[in-house]
Amino acid sequence: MTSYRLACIPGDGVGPEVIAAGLQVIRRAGEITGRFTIRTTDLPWSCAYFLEHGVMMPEDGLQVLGNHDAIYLGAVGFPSVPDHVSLRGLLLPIRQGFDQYVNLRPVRVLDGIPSPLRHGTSKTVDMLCIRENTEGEYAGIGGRFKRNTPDEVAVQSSIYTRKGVERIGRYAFKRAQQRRNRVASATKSNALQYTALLWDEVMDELSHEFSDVALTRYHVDALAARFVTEPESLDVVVGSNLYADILTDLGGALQGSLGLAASANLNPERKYPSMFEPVHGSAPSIAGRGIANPLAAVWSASLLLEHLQEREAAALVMRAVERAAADGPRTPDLGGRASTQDVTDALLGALTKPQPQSV
Ligand code: GGG
Repeated sequence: MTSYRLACIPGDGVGPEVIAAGLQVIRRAGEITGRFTIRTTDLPWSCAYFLEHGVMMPEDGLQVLGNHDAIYLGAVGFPSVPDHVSLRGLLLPIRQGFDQYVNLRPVRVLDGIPSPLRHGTSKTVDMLCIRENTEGEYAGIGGRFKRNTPDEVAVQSSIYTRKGVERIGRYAFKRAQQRRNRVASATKSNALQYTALLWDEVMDELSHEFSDVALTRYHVDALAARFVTEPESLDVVVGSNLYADILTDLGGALQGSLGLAASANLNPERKYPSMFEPVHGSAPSIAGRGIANPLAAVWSASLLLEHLQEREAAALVMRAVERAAADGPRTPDLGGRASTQDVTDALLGALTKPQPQSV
C-alpha cells in the first residue's frame, strides 16, 4: 500500500468546500482499489492568510510544497485582496517555480448535462486544451511610470521562448497521438509579428517530427468561433498562457458550467510536484452556502490520480463523475437544488469497482 503526501491549499471562497469533497472521493478510491492512502498537509494560504501575514504564502512556501507528491488546490482570490496580488502571490509562483509548464484542461460535455450549444454533446465537444503555463503574457514583466498623471504609461511584455514553445508544442503533439491525431494551435500572427510568428514557426517545425498528426494554425479569434460552430473538428488545442485561459473558460461554458471544468498544472519531467485545481475561481457570491459544484474539483482529482499513476483509481473517479453528471443530483449552477455534500454522497455511492461480467 502506497502512502501519498498531498499538499492541500483549499484557498478562498468555495475552494475549501470543493477540496473537502475531492479528498473524500480520493480517500474512498484508495480504499476501493486497496492501493493507497493519502496523508494531507493542510495549508491555509489564501486571501485571509494575506490579511493576517501580508503574504499569500510564506517565504519557504515552495520548499514546503516540494516535499509532497502532488498539490491539490481549490480557488484563489477574494474581494478583500486585489486579484493581481492574490494570483501573483500564490498560484503563479507555484506554476512558474515548479516549472509546471503544461496546464491541461479537458473540455468535454458529459452525458446528462445540457450544453448551451444546440449541437453540444459528448460526441461533438471532446477536446483536450493545453495551455502554456509558465511564460507568455503571464511572465509578469513590465512596469508603470508617471503614475496617476495624465502621462501615465504601462508596459507589459509577453515572453515567448523557443524552448518554451517547443516543449508545450511537443507535449500537445504527443497527446494528439493518443487521441484523434489533430492539433489546433492558437496565435494572432497577423497582428503580433514577433511572439506569434515564433510560436507558429516552432509548431510548423514540430509538425514534421509528428507527421501522423495534422496541425492547423488558427488566429485565436477564429478558433474561439470554431469552439462554438464546429467543436467536433477540434481534438487537441494548444495555446499561450492567456489565449488558452480564455478559450477554456469558453470551453467550460460549452460543458454547461464552469463548475465542471478541471485542470492539471503539470511538470511532465516530475522534477517538481504537479498541481491539480478546478478551473473556476472562489465564487464569493455562493461561498459558505454549501452549494458549490464539486465535480470540477473531483474531475481534477481524477487527473491527480492519473499523474500518480493510480490508473484504476483515476478511472473509477472519472466514471463516478460521469455517473453523477448523468443521474444527478445537481447543484444550482446546473439548474438543480442539491448541496455540495449531496453531490459528493452521490459520487461516493457511484465509486464502485466494476463487477466482472459473467459469460
Ligand atoms: N481554481 C484556481 C483559481 O482560483 N483560479 C482562478 C484564476 O483566476 N486563475 C487564474 C489562471 O488560471 O490563470
